[in-house]
Formats: sequence, C-alpha cells, structure tokens
Amino acid sequence: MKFKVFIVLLFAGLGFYTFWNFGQGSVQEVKVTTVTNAWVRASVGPNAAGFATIVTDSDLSLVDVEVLGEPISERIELHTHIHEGDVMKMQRVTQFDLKKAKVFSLKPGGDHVMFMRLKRELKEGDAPLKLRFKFQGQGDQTKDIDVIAPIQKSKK
Ligand SMILES: [Cu+2]
Repeated sequence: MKFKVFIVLLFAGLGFYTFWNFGQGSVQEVKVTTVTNAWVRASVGPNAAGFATIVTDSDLSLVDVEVLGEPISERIELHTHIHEGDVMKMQRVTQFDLKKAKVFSLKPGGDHVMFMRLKRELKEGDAPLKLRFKFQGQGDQTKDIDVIAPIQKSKK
C-alpha cells in the first residue's frame, strides 16, 4: 500500500517536473529583441516623452535612444517616475535593466524616453520619427533596434 502511494507521488513529481521544464522552455522561445508600439507624445512644452513595448531575448539594458536624421531636441534622457510623498516626480536613470522574455513597457506615468529642450514643436500628423533603441548586454554585447514612432496626442 505504501509502495503504491510512493509510485503515485513519483509520477506526480515527474509530471510536475516535465510541466515545469516545458514552461521554462517556452520562456526561452523569445529569439529576438523586439521594440513595438513606439510613439512620441505631441509636445505641449519644451520636452516630449516617448514610449514603446520591449521584449528581449536575453538580459539586456536599454542604455540610450537616438533620433535618426534631423535632431529634434538638445538631449535625450531615460526617465522613471518616483513617488515623493503625494507627488510623482520624474527622475533620470542611466539605463533600464530588462529581463529576458519579460515585457517591458515604456508608458505614460511610468518609465519613458524624454526628449529634452525640443528644437521644434512636435505635432500630431507630423512625419513619424525614426528612433534607434540601443541595448547593452553582458560584456561588450550591444544591439541596436530601429523603429518608426508616430507623433500622437495619446496612444492609438
Ligand atoms: Cu521625463
């Protein structure tokens, strides 16, 4: 009787082990780094924020974003939001550390790209911007991904 219980537990354990490994395996199926849903908010002041959804194939850090073609701002920074009492404040960070296969969202009210001191107003309907997202991994590993980012008043 005790032996039967042991066998049942053994198979249950094997089943769980197989299921667990299957789960781990499917996480590794992200083979490329993708940047999607990129957009830049139409400007209402001297700065503008940019957003995107990023999924990476390994533990990478987003270290910089560039505008390809004509510069639109004096500087580009990576920003996060922090709570100071009841106030949400933007704070500059040097990089965003991304976890393999986990969705990382740059979104309004959260982490974002900030185009500081715009050289021109960004209006909805203007030509979309070409952005280069620059990633760094272990050692010297780097990766650039270019995307088209429309200028919008809000997420479409
Ligand atoms: Cu900001």
